[in-house]
This record gives sequence, C-alpha cells and structure tokens, in this order.
Amino acid sequence: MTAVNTAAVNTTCPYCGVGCGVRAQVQGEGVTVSGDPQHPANLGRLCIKGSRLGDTLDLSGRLLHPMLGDRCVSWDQALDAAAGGLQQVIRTHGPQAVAFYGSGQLLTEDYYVANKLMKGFIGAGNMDTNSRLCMASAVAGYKRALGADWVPCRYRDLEQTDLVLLVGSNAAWAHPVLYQRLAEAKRQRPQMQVVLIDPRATASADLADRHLALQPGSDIALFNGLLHWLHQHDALDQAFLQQHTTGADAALAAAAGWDLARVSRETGLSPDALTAFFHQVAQAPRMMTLFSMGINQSSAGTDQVNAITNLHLATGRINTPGNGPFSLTGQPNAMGGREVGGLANQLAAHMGFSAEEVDRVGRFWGSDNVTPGPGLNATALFDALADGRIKAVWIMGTNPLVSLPDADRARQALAGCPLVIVSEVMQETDTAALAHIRLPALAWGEKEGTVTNSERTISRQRAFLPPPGEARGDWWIVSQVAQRLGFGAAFAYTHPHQIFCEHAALSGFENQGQRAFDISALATLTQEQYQQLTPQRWPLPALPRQARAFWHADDKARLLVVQPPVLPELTGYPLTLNSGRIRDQWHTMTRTGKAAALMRHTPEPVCVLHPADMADMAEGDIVCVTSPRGWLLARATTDNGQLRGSVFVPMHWNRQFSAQARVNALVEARVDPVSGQPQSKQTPVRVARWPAAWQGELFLRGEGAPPPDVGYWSRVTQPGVSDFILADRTPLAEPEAWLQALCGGGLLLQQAFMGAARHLLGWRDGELQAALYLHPQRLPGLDREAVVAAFRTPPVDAAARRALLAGRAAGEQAPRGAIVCSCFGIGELEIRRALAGGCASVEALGAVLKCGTHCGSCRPELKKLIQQAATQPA
Ligand SMILES: Nc1nc2c(c(=O)[nH]1)N[C@H]1C(S)=C(S)[C@@H](COP(=O)(O)OP(=O)(O)OC[C@H]3O[C@@H](n4cnc5c(=O)[nH]c(N)nc54)[C@H](O)[C@@H]3O)O[C@H]1N2
Ligand SMILES: Nc1nc2c(c(=O)[nH]1)N[C@H]1C(S)=C(S)[C@@H](COP(=O)(O)OP(=O)(O)OC[C@H]3O[C@@H](n4cnc5c(=O)[nH]c(N)nc54)[C@H](O)[C@@H]3O)O[C@H]1N2
Ligand code: SF4
Ligand SMILES: [Mo]
Repeated sequence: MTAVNTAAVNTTCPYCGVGCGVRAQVQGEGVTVSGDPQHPANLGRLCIKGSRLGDTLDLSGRLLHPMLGDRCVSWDQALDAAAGGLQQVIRTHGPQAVAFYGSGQLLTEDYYVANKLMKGFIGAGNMDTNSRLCMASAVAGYKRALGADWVPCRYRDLEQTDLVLLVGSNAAWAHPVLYQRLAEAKRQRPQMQVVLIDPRATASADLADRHLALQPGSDIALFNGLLHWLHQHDALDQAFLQQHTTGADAALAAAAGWDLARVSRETGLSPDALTAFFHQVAQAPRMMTLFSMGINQSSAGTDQVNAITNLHLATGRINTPGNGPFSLTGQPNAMGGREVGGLANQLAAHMGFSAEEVDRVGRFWGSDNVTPGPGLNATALFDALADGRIKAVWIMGTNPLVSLPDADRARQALAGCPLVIVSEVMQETDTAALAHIRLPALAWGEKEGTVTNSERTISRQRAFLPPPGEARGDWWIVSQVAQRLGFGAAFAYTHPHQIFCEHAALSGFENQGQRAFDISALATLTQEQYQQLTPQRWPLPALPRQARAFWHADDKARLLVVQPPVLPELTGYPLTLNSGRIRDQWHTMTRTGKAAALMRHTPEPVCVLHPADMADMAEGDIVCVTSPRGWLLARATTDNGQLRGSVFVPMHWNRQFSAQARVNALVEARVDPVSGQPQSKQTPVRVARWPAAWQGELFLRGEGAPPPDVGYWSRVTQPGVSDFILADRTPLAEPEAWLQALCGGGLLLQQAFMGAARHLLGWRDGELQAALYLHPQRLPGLDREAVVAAFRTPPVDAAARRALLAGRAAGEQAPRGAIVCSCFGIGELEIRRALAGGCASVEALGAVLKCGTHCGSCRPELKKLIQQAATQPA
C-alpha cells in the first residue's frame, strides 16, 4: 500500500459509539494504530477491535470498481445507470416508489447529501437507516421526555456518580473503553455501586455489585415497581417534579399498580432482591442509567426508555454532574445520522414535517420539492419492497439481509425489486449479492468526514491511505447521481468540508434557540480549519443562546405512562431467543471477519444455553434453533450465567461465514408502535440436537475457497488458508476421494486413525495442500494455529509430521486452547496451567502471561477462570 500520509494521523475509530480517537501511521506495508491520548472519549485507550484495525485494512475482498451485475464498468456508466434507473422509476411511479436505506456508519457528510437528495429533491421521505434497528427507541424516548433527541450525559459523569445502572447493555464487550473507564472510576472510588440489569450474567457482571437477572422483557415491571416504591417511601424529588416536569400524576398513578408481589412475579426476582435494590437506588445521591439494546430492541422500546427517564425525572437526577439517563450509541455515527435527519420520520437538523419546517428547509436548500411528510421506516420499507410499492432502492453501508428481522422475507423482497443499488466497500456480502448496480465506496482510513459519538462529540475521520482502485467517498457518489438527476446546483460539492459547513449552517438557520442541535459556530470553518478540527461537543451555536433544561415549548420535561411489552407465547416454542454481540466481532463481520486474531475468541456461531435447558443435548453438539419464521445451526455451549428458558445467539454470522446461522432468519418483524424499532431480543424458539453423522475440520491451501457442500460449515479466518469447521447428517463415505476431489486430485495422502477419529494430510510437491480431521461425534480438539503454520513451513522431521497428523504443535509445546486474550494470543489452557501453577489474580496472570494487560477486554473472562479454578481445583 502507498500512504497518502506517513506521519501519524489523528482519526476516529469506525466501530462503536464510544468514538475513540485513534492515531494511525503507515509504516512500510502495514499500519500501526494506537489510542489518541488527546481525545476526550478515550484518553489514549483502545479496545481489541480498535487495536486490531491495522489487520482489517488489506484490500482482499474489496469492491474496487463499479459493477453492473457481474461486469466491471466505468464510473460514468454506473452513475448513468443509477441515475437513469431512478429517473425512470420516478417518472413512471412517482418519487414514493424510491427509497434509500443508509447506515449509522456513514459519515455525517455522506448522510447529509443522501438525505438532502431524497427528502429535498426527489421529494419523498423514504430515507431511513439501520439506526432504526438500534437507536430509534432511544431517540423517540428522549424526544417524548425531554422534548429533543438530546443525550443529557457525558463520559466524565462516570467519575462523579454514586450508582450506575447498566440496563440491557453489555458494555464490557460492546463499549469496552467506556466500560474500562467505569472500572477505573470504581477502582478509584470503590464506594460507587454498579448494578447490572440483564437476563444474562454477561462479561459486564464482572464489575457489578448486584446483578438482577430479570425475565426478558420485564424491565418496565422493574422500573414501574421502583418508581412506585420510591413514591411510597417518600424518596421522590417533589420540588423538581413541580418545577420542571408535567405528567407525574398519571405516571405515578399507573406505576401504583406495580406492588412488590406483582413486580416479583413479572421479573422473576425475589422480593428481597427487589427491596435491596430499591433501597440502593433511594440512598444514592447521584445516579446514572446506561442503557443500550436490551432496552431499545423491544416492541415496547420507547416505553422502556421512558421508564428510565421517568425514574431520573422523578428523583431529579438529570442535568447535573453524575446524573442522568445515558443512551449508549451503537454505531460510530448513529448520532451524526440523527443530526442530519437520517431517519424517515425526521426532515433535517432536528426538524420534522410541520409546514413551517418544510418551508424553512426548502428555502435553505433552494428546493420547492421538499417532502411534506415522513417516509417509510426500515421494516415498512421492506414491506413496501415485498408488495411492489418500492421499485428502486439504494442501500448504503448496511447489510440488511443479515441485520433486518425476518431476513429471509427481506431477501425475497429485495430479490423482487427491479432496481437495487448497493454502495459497499466489500464485493461479496449477503446484500450485495442481489444488487443490480454495485458502487465501490471508500472505507475507513481512506475517507474524510466527521462522526458524532454517544456524548455528542463531533470528531474527524481522516484519510491516511490512498483511494484503492476506483473507490470513491459515499458523498461523492450520491452527489454525482444527484447531478445526473438534474439537481447539479444543489450538489456541486468538491470536498466534504463544503458539506459540513452547509450542514452546520442549516442547524443554526432560523433556530433562535428552539432546536437543541445547533453547530452553526462551525459553519464558517475554512477547509484548513476543517482539516485540523479537534473534537467538539455540541451544541455550538454561532450566536449565544439561553441555556435550557428541556426542549418542550413549556421548558418542562414529561413523565409518561408506560406499558410492558406483550411477549408472544407460542406452543411448541418454549425458549426465548436473545441475540446480540460478542467481544471480537462487529456486526455482519465484513471487517472484523478479516482478522484471524479476532476469530480466535469465538470461531463459529454458538447457541448459549443454561445447563438445565440442555435436555438431550450436550456441550459441543450442533443444535438447530427454530422459530416459526426460520432456523439456524450453531454449536451448543452451556453457561450458568444464562437465564433458564432463554438462549443467546450472536447476531454476526451470515452466508459468507456459515451455512445457516443468520439469527434474523428467526426473528419476527414485531416493531415498537412509537419508534418502529424491531424486537430483536425476544423470539420464541425451540432448540434441538442436530444429529450430525460426523464432525470435522478442513484446511485448504489459499484463502477464499468455496465451502464444501455439507449441512453445517463455518469459515474460520486464517492467513493463507481456508479453514472450515464442518458437520453433516449423512456419513462421509470416502474421505480420501472427497478430499482429492476438493483439491482437484493428485494429492499424496497421509492418514492416521486416532481412536474413533480419522486424520488426513494431502501433499503435493512437498507442500501441504489440505488437512482434514474427522470425528464421528465431536469437533476434533486441534491446535488450529499449528496446522495453519504447517502450510507456510512444512514440518521438517518425522516427529513434527506426526504432530501435524495429530493436529498438534510439534515438540513439547502444550496446547493453548481457545484464545481468551486476543491482544497477546493467550489461550484458556495456558491460563488454566498458570492458575494451577499458583497464579491467583488477574494481575498475577498478567505478570506471567501478559494477558489482560493491554485493552482489558478479557479481564472479566480471566476472573471467571480464576473463580472456576478456586471452586474446582484440578
Ligand atoms: N464487539 C462489538 N461491539 C459493538 C458492536 C458489535 O457488533 N460488536 N456493535 C455496536 C452497536 S451498533 C451497538 S447497537 C452496541 C450494542 O451494545 P449492547 O446493547 O450492549 O449489546 P447487545 O449484545 O446487543 O445487547 C446488550 C444486552 O441486552 C441484554 N438483553 C436482552 N434482552 C433483555 C431484556 O429484556 N432486558 C434487559 N435489561 N436486557 C436484555 C442481552 O442479554 C445483552 O447482554 O454495540 C456496539 N458495539
Ligand atoms: N437479531 C438482531 N439483529 C440485529 C441486532 C441485534 O442485536 N440482534 N442489532 C441491530 C443493530 S443495533 C445494528 S446497528 C445493525 C447492524 O447491521 P448492519 O448495518 O447490517 O451491519 P454491518 O455489518 O455494520 O453493515 C455495514 C455494511 O456496510 C459496509 N461498509 C463499511 N464501511 C462502509 C462505507 O464507508 N461505505 C459504504 N457504502 N459501506 C460501508 C460493510 O462492508 C457492511 O457490509 O444490526 C441490527 N440487527
Ligand atoms: S471502544 Fe469502541 S470506539 Fe473505542 S476502540 Fe473499541 S470499538 Fe473503537
Ligand atoms: Mo447498533
């Protein structure tokens, strides 16, 4: 790679909404990445995903040329085709037949241009984003309670609070740098209490003084019960309620139905546990509630958010240091999308669709075609694709055939759409496979623009790599299409700086302190100042404005009457499927799936069950999880921290990485009536053993080999090798012939029968071409890294060949086991040996093995292993 810049460049991490500052430097063929000590979000820290960014920048698999179908074409051809196709649909069927579906991972400048084109010039409201699956309920809840999409907290509040409720958030894995900051704050002030409210004992339980493993979907029961109890115990801030809120009487009257017995019944928590928690809340002088997808992704997500805001308003714990309801943003720029209006029910810059707002935005944009009303949100948009109302869709920076609920139906809907345009960085994704036109976008490290993190801080993403192939910034692509649609004058941008300044100006346009989002002070930045922009927290109005506590017209916040979700109960589907993140993968794996180091923690899709729910299944079995909508295959693993009756499956696996493991094939598109956000966390399912006739692992020389035709496969990323975990229901009759056929024949085979297992190595010209390890019932316990290394450096002596045939490393080297610490590649078995050798703390393990001493994300797992070693001595 050639650098555009060999000096260290300050940029922002493209993963989670913590929004860490990153310093990237091109050195030789690689890029070194470190935390930016000056950035207020992370003060130099990075988690494992951030530290491994350098591993995800290679160009393998990248979409580098515009494509029509499978043909590479010039930009002119592709842009003409996109614009011509859109124009034809608009002429024949009207603007309502067109939709854009974007992403919280686009840059603010990208979104702004797409939103302006769709809502301002094409003239329909159908511009939504994957934030609908993520932040929509938080946005709706904040708007209802506070009058604006206004996050009333910042990270440094964590150092000033007394009680932190982590609700539906596994921050240890999903917002790791923030979690480490919380851990540090607790080390400094051990009296600060942390309560985890999550059906599962996740890695975040590590920090918790109390874990409330409530029944899925029972958060409103808990918060209503708490509100009622505080009211009865005279622990509300009556003065604050009087002065700053309305709606308290109705909310308290509704909560009064939630006595301890009822709350206990609904949540599954004992009355003692509940009262202890209620006392804890009553006594804390300052309190923060950090919430994320366990709250938002519900058919009552908005009410759940408002159950939390009710609590903070009723106790006056908001708008002061160390207090407040804090929505942890998922994606790096979900907040930026909300600022530009990237949801179908927003127009732009925190404005909606009143006649006055439509007129104002129209005058600002110089368009008399601004959509007069909202458009279709994500699930409605796919409904409209299914029934043919939408005839052209442009998908940018999201992979909906993996991430949308009812994903198989979404696939059918997209397959039937006459014009599908996909802007992507990768050539093959589940969604891109159905595109008529694929447009190559610049990726992180190549693109320029801004993002806004969870605490409203706007930071620059900067390029340090040259544009590869013909890839272009998303803003450029959209502007080019807009110009071809005849809107040239409004889209004559040549640099993201111009877009940012226009966006900043719109935020202040006729604002007069009425709209929370105002960054008009940045509207006059020069290009040089934009290039040098340091992190800035909004609001940043050009004209001084009066500070406001809340954004409703009467300056008061609202308490709301909230109702728990109704969870579907279906005969034959006794378990609740919960889905979410694992530590080292990001969403649909298009980036993290490239890094072998990030695959070692969880190399294949898992289904986590409580031991009591295993029925006739055993740890390590392949299981089939079935809902009324669809099914998936994953490896069963048991965890005592899993709530009985509930199973957890990661959201990440997709058709590029596994045969049948998309969790959203099972999830029904039930949405919150206020926010339109789907209920991704509670799906009725059953789980049964998938009767594999054999299991095995196959290694083939060269990356990117197609998966073999078997019922279960899962791809494990490795350097230079295609590594598949396999299983099938029909026996593999002739493994030798099968392996020969996979490699085009001519292999010199070496094989061994190891008990019930059968191992085969295939050689050609002294080089290892293939390795196959088969077992009748279970996955052979291999040292994957040792096998992969043998493809690079063949074993030199007989002992080493024997070790390879056995699937082990040569010599005395003991196996490492599953990787726990990804930073230093330290495995579970190594850690267990160190524990047996006398290490008794995370610090001692760190001193001996280095594990847990870099990003800290594995520290909860280290503690768990220490506890296990203490309770079950070897
Ligand atoms: N490693 C990693 N980090 C990420 C991402 C990633 O893909 N990988 N994605 C980013 C994005 S976009 C997002 S949105 C965030 C999400 O961050 P989180 O919301 O923290 O992550 P999830 O794993 O989706 O879900 C959080 C927790 O909600 C719990 N939960 C499920 N049902 C309920 C319930 O009824 N009540 C309560 N109280 N809890 C429940 C789950 O058990 C789970 O532990 O992560 C961001 N960070
Ligand atoms: N069941 C279940 N479903 C869920 C969730 C869950 O917890 N459970 N979580 C939901 C949440 S919170 C989220 S945020 C979504 C995430 O779901 P998605 O948005 O579908 O996931 P990503 O893999 O992040 O998709 C981003 C795509 O954009 C591409 N890309 C990356 N950078 C760029 C760029 O600069 N430009 C362009 N044009 N493309 C780019 C990537 O290659 C990738 O294909 O999933 C949601 N779905
Ligand atoms: S915490 Fe989030 S923003 Fe920070 S380095 Fe990790 S993934 Fe990136
Ligand atoms: Mo998200």
